[in-house]
Amino acid sequence: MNLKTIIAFVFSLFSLSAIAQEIIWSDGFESDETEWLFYDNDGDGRNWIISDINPSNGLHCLFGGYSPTAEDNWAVSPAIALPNDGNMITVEWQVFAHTNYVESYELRVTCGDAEDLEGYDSIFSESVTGGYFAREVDITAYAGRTIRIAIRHLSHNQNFICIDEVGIKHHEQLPPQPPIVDIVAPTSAFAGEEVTLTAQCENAERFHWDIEGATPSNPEGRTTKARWVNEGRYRISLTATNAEGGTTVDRIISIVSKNEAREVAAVTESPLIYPCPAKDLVATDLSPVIEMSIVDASGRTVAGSGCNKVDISGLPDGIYTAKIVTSDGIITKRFVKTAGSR
Ligand SMILES: [Ca+2]
Ligand SMILES: [Ca+2]
Repeated sequence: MNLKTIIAFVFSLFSLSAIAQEIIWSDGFESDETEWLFYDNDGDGRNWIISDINPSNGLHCLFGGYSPTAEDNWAVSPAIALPNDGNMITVEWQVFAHTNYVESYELRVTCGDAEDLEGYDSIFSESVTGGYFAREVDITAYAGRTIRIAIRHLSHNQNFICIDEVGIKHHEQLPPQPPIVDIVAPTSAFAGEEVTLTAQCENAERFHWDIEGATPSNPEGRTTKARWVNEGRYRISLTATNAEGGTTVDRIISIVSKNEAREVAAVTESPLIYPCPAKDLVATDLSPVIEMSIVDASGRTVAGSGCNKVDISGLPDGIYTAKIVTSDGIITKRFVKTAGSR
């Protein structure tokens, strides 16, 4: 398995379901008294050291290098007890090599004596060049064991290599949850107008739409369409289900007559939207207002209220449309929101 395959394998496991990650052991080589053990297996008197040359984080890292001969130097971590609960465990680290040189190293794991260098399993090796890189490898095979991790420097270009931020991570698979669901739908529409309703949900297997006053075009779909013939306020109900249960959410849609809206538009020269530009609140003089909603440039309803003013303080600056529903119809009016206005 080459490096790309290993990393792809690790991340494909992450994406299966919700995962809580917990660091169960880590070392950034910042302590005055390191618990790592060092073995100069080639016997040339040169070995890994804790150095202030080029850490990825903090002031120190594990540093190996500048040797005229090929190295075989081992830095061995303290003993670390791994949990055994069926969840994935990984080891991660940062590695650096100079842009103009290639350095080689291996990661090895032992469940035995630190000094028995023959007793380690090789779990990862690479030749590295050109900066710092983050690495992560699955070591779930050692779950429930007490292990030591060895970083073995096999010098290649007789340059240097740095290792920092070595950690062991436990990836706890969270128990499955019933769906978390929301309905994306307009708050108002004309009688006879086709309206698109969409379920916003990531963990559902099935959907069911229950719509008052209209028949959904696709009652079991993630997206459905509906058309209301008569004016009024109607309940839209969506149930999303997975193996863990079902979640139902409701929305109310106001349906008004298009003819009446045209008449209102004709008699009302322009609905007064103030202030312009708006900052925290936008309001209208139209009265009485059943509902006022604010629609952004992409057509999404981003704010609303059941009266003649809407709080827009949380919205980014931009051009919005106020959609005002009165008993006489729907009026729309564009306005500008800027943080500098009052
Ligand atoms: Ca460090
Ligand atoms: Ca050596």
